[in-house]
Parts: sequence; structure tokens; C-alpha cells
Amino acid sequence: SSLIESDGRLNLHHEGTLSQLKRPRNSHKGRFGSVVVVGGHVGMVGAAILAGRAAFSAGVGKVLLHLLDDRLVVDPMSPELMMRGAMEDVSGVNAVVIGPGLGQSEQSLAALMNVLSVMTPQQSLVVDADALNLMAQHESLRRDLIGRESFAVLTPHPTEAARLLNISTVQIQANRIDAAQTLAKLYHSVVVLKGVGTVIASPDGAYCVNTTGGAALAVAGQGDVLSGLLAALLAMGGAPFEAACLAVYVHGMAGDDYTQAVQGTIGLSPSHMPQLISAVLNRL
Ligand code: NPW
Ligand code: AMP
Ligand code: MG
Repeated sequence: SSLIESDGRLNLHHEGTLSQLKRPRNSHKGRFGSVVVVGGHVGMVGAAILAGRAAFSAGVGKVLLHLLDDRLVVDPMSPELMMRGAMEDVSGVNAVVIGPGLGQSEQSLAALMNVLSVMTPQQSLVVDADALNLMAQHESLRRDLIGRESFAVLTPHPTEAARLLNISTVQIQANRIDAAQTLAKLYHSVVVLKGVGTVIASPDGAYCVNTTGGAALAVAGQGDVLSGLLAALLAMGGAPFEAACLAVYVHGMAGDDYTQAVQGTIGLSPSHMPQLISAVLNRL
């Protein structure tokens, strides 16, 4: 059975991703995996922090930020996040998300090349934001991604998808399902094509269209939140397609909860998302 049913509702009887989130009484942090966020170029450290906080809110055991801007040593608002340099070792972590605030400098490229070269098939990989923009520019990076034994998850917004396919954003939006499926096959990855009615497509042709979320999410930083949430679900053992569907669904539902609470779509800060996300996951 599919995680998201044909009418768009979440199938709560689906075995797998949801069951990984259960926390037995004798749980310890080691059981819930670890996430590394690689990004945070000068001026965009916030993107990496948002991804890291979102990962924590999904219940992952440990989160590290591998930042390009090495001036930040702690986030006083979320001291649970551990800060390291961008080229730091990622062996031993369960999931890596690369891209939030990564930038497109030589240093950014080096960090992406490093991650692609050292990760094992057992480690989950989320490629977002500037990592996607770099992918669009460098064939060698695309080869490394396609050569991976396990599927990565790519999370482009429509313009990032347009860059990856070398077509216009309008062309992407005109046929979103087709675009997501084409990218999934071409990049041998699960693809999350974001925007209203986010499409999640698998290289084997399976896809689903998300029904949650709305205009409250249309603010800078929400994509960074989604990538961290997704990395957490993967780190806790989710399979790429199922984890991607669940992350998108939960992220949208968190936005819908806000809209319901304030009876409107104005003023949802991405910094407020962790509270909303953990409330959704606890409810599910
Ligand atoms: P427009 O304006 O309509 O022509 P970019 P980015 C389009 C980091 N961030 N439907 C839209 O084009 C990220 O992580 C850091 C249609 C829009 O202007 C990245 O590393 C933050 N069009 C980096 O910044 C918070 C759509 O794409 C253009 C669309 C650059 O990422 C912000 C923007 O794309 C940000 O996350 C849709 N649904 N969605 C921080 N606090 O540190 C997007 N577009 O040029 O790739 O820039 O997405 O801001
Ligand atoms: P990004 O463009 O990378 O910051 O990602 C924005 C996130 O917010 C994606 O997950 C989008 O699907 C979501 N989002 C933005 N605007 C809307 C909207 N109007 N309806 C539903 N989801 C949205
Ligand atoms: Mg983004």
C-alpha cells in the first residue's frame, strides 16, 4: 500500500517510515540517527540553521552543521546544533543534506564534491538549493550522483528544476508531473518538485502529488526547513520515496495548522516551523 492514498490523505496504516518515529520507553539518542547539514555560506548561515532545527524537530538523535562561514561557533537560540567546518568528515552520519545556503563559490563546489566522493550507499543524501544549482552547472557532479548505488533525494523549486533541465520555469510549471519524472530518471534520484501541489517522483515511475500546505509557506527559508525535516526522516530509516512523501505532507500540514490557528496566511516565520512540525508528527 502507498504512504499517500489516491485522494491525497496519508495512509496511517502504512508500515515503514511512520513506525521508525515511535520512541519506546527505553530509547536513547543513538537509535534515532544523525544528520549533517552542509551549507551556510557567508550571509546564508540561517538557511543551514533552519534545516538543522527542522531536523531536530522530527526527533533525530543528533544534528551537526558543516558551515562554510566558520565564524559561527554556536547558535544561542539552538545550542543543541553542533558546528563544524564545511570540509569536515561525514562518515558515520546517517543522512547528509547539502545545499541550504551553500552558495556557488569555489568553496561551495569543493564541499559538494567532497560529500559526493566520500558518502557510502548506506548513507542518505538530500540535495537542495545551491547544491542543485551547482549540479546544473557541472557534468562531473551529475555523473557522481547518477553513479551512486542508492537513490538520493533532490528537492528543487521550479526554477532550480528549470536549471537542471535547461528549460524555463514556465515550461516546468506547465507540466509538473512530467518534469519531476524526467528529472527522477535523468538523475537516478527521487525528486521533490516543490510549489503548490508538490510532486514527488521516483526513478521507477511512481509519483504522488501532495495536498497539504498553502500560501503561508510562501516565504524565504521554508525550503531549507523541508530539506532538514526530510533528512531527519531518512536518518531514522525512511526509504527515499516514502520519506520524501511524508516530509512534504508533514511540512504542508504544519503550514495548514498555522493558517487554521490564525485564520490567515500572513506571518508564518520559518523559525516557528519546528514547533508546528513536532506537533504534527506527535499527532500522527
Ligand atoms: P521569480 O522571482 O518568480 O522570477 P534562487 P533562492 C523562483 C538560500 N536561502 N514558482 C522565483 O523566481 C537557499 O538555501 C537562504 C515559481 C524566485 O525568485 C539557497 O542556497 C536563506 N517560481 C540560496 O539562498 C533564506 C519560483 O526562483 C527564484 C518558485 C538561493 O535560494 C532564503 C529564487 O530561486 C533561501 O532559502 C515557485 N514555486 N519558487 C537564509 N535565511 O539564509 C521559486 N521560484 O535564485 O535559486 O534563490 O531560492 O532564494
Ligand atoms: P524554497 O523555494 O526552496 O524556499 O521552498 C519553499 C517551500 O514552501 C516548498 O516546500 C514549497 O512547496 C512550499 N511552498 C511555498 N509556497 C507554497 C504554496 N503557495 N503552497 C504550498 N506550498 C508552498
Ligand atoms: Mg530553497
